[in-house]
Amino acid sequence: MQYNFNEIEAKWQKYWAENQTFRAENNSDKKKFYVLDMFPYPSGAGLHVGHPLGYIASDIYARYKRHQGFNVLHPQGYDSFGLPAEQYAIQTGQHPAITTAANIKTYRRQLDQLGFSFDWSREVRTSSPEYYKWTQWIFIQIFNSWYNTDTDKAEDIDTLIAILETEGNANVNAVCDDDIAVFSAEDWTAFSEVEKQEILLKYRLTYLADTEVNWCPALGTVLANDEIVNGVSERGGHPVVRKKMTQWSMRISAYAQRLLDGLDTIDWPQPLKDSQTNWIGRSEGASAIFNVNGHDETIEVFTTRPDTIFGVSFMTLAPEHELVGKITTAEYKDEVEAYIEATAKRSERDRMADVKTISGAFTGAYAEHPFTKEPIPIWIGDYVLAGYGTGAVMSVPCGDQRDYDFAKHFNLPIPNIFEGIDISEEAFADKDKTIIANSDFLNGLPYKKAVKRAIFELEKLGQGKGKVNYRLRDAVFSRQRYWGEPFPVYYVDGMPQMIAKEHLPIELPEVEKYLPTETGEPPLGNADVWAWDTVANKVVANSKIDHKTVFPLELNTMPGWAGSSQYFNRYMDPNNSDEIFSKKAIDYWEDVDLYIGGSEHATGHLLYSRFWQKFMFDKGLVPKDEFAKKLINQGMITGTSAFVYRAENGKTMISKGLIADKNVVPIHADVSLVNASDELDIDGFKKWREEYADAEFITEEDGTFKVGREVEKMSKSKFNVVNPDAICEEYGADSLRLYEMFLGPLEQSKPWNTAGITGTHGFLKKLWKLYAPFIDGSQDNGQEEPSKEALKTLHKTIKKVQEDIENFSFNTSVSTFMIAVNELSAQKCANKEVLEALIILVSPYAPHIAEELWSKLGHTESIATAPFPKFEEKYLKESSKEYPISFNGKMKFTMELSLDLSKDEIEAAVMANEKTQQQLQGREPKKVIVVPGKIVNIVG
Ligand code: ANZ
Repeated sequence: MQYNFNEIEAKWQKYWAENQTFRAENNSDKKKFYVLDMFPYPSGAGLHVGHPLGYIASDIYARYKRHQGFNVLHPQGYDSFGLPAEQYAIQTGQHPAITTAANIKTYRRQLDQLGFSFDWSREVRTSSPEYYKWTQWIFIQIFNSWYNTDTDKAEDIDTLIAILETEGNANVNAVCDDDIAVFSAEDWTAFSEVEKQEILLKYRLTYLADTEVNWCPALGTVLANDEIVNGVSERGGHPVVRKKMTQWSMRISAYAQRLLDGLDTIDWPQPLKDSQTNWIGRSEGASAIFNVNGHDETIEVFTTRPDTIFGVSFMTLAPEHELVGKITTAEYKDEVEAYIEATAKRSERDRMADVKTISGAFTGAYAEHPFTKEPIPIWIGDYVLAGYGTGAVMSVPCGDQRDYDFAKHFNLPIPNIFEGIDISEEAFADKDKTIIANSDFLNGLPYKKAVKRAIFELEKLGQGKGKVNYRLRDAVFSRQRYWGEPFPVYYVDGMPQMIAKEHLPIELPEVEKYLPTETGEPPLGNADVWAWDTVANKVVANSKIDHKTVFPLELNTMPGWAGSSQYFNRYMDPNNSDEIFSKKAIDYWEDVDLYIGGSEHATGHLLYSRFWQKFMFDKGLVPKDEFAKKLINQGMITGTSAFVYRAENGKTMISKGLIADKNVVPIHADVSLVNASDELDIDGFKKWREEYADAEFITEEDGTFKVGREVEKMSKSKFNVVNPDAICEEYGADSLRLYEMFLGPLEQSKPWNTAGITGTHGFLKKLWKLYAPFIDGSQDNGQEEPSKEALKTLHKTIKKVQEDIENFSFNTSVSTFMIAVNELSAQKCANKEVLEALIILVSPYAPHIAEELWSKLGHTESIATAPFPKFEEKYLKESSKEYPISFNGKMKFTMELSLDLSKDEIEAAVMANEKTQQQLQGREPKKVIVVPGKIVNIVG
């Protein structure tokens, strides 16, 4: 019988679905193991062969753990809110829910076809109301919490209110806004309800504030820092500007230190930890306070080098700094305003990255040096970022490069406090040695001591203190989009109110248009039925808004990362409609044991999820404060893009061999239009790119048109994608799974080459043939006892495959299987025991063929939970040795003897041998020398 993979794969996929083979139980005596994939955004293009790489690896691991007897949770779902569906809706009027559902269908078909062992009964979709009900619920929990620095955790807002009621806020240590006035318990009681709400907002872990945001006019929305690449939007490459808007923010900064510390407790890739560490950006230094001459104002700066304070020759404020308007003198007003307007157009990334253009303006105002009392000019400059530190710096041109460049540019004094001191990089690297010489109290001190002393002196003056600063900013949580989670929030007197849990979810309203409204409001501003009735407790028509019992609802929606920040916990109990998950479920599953996904989420999803998890932990909702013990980033699969070269300024296309000295522009051609010899299907290309339908093609002498090739990330936009559907059809999912693993180490990036798949496909055919006696039913094959060689092959394979899986070295397992099948075929092995064990080893990698052969071996149950074969060392050991038997040093014959024999037993066996007696011819040997495992020499 032939290896009919199409039929076999369809058969087992159906079997698994019907029998719910991979359903994980929340009640189990078995030990749990949770294997998670980053769930996909269901895009219109479907999966290409690069997407399943991580899913195949995690599936192998999940299946392996089932064979090991674990109760394995291996869920899958969809991160189904997002911009592409919304943009498609804007263009076509098609509701995003419809496109999303259609895309999910394609994804599901493609995932099923690859034979993944997902527990589909736990599927989640972030865009479904049953799911986002809990995203809204978490938002409410965060709103109702504050961060108590004394207990170092999030607490219920009621505990804060209790303190404010009894003693005011003087002794409250919280991570909160920094503009909160000190008030007493009496003040608090006397505040109006709105005033109280305003104050509490400054403490809440999610709050409304006027924030500087990255506004993308083309997309009509705010973007997070990680959604901007090189100053433009990651999606679409549109310009991004800074703008002040009232936005929801999440106080992730409260968790900065814990997010850093937690990295030491999890097994995640070092590069990923490094990028989170840099993103959080902890700096130790000091805050120093400078009085502003002629004003009742002070400027607080953050500096990592308080020891250089005697080198300050000017101060620089960020153009957005709130003091700028107050201190700028009439004389400089026009210049300052013009400058502020010009910089508003530059995104923060540009400002940080740009080292060449120096720009700034003088405010006309002066600050007073804390120690010398000298006047220091106050400038504004956009190299100082509004959102970092205090948005103001003390500028030390002899210590800081940007300050130096600024001083040079504007001809400001550059006092040298390092006169006669070695300030080379090497000298500075040795922090204990560099001597600072610039004042009475710092003279002669090594660097570290000088920093401490400067802080001490500032404190003595009451003008500074030691400070740790983090680069991590609070995360803006509002998006001006339609296709996202609505906030469970309505407004009374401008103050946000939460809707009670029992009325959730608040479902997305219908709108006519998915664009912002004409007055610039977010798309939900187009909805007619978008008001909250506090009596009927439901969403009602806007026309009913009376600000007495019916109030307007929030118009923003939540960002892309909201839905993915707790999905891993929701999978534990996804169909629970009363709670986000039951206590029993979370206590059993606890956390993710293995998480596999892309490294591009390092400072987005993976940081936000850790933040929410820590919050949930503080609230006693989850038992672990890190959600994933181990994480692996799968490498990227690259494609071989094809390029057609177009002559500059024209429509003439030039074959690769002829472009040498010409000015050409490379244009991507779809790889399906190119054959194995890099020749382009010209007609196909003309049809594919309409704008080149009438282009001229200059071919090589032999009449062919050659394209250039280059390895790039596999992506639809580069027209180099390979679709897994066609491969499954031609070679089967098992061949594809094996091949994706065979390509190379999981974590490395590697090029795709479809031609190579014949290798793993050929292997599966050989494997199939090895089971022939069982496939054709003639099971009586006379091999009841496994041969020694077969056992040796089997056990060395068990050992290697087990080690490989545990080290996530899946590529090396594939070659181990190939060797094993070659050896067993050569041995003509047809022993059931050996072949059963072998097919269990193969089953995590190639599950369909494994199920089929398992059933051919006579099993009626799925192979999925068959125990993983046990490796036994003894089969690898040689059990006997062919001893050379020598007489007076000359080898005469050999004897096969067990390696278990003692020296005496060996001697006795040799002496008893007929051939020995022949050699001795009745003589008594003088000596018999036995070296066990090596030789026997008879002397005499
Ligand atoms: C004086 C000084 C002297 C500084 C010197 C450096 C060297 P990190 O390590 O990144 O935390 N700074 C502070 N706030 C800033 C802002 N909002 N925008 C731009 N720069 C800012 O660096 C902290 C240092 O960066 C601070 O120490 C400050 O310059 C500058 F020889 O103060 B320093």
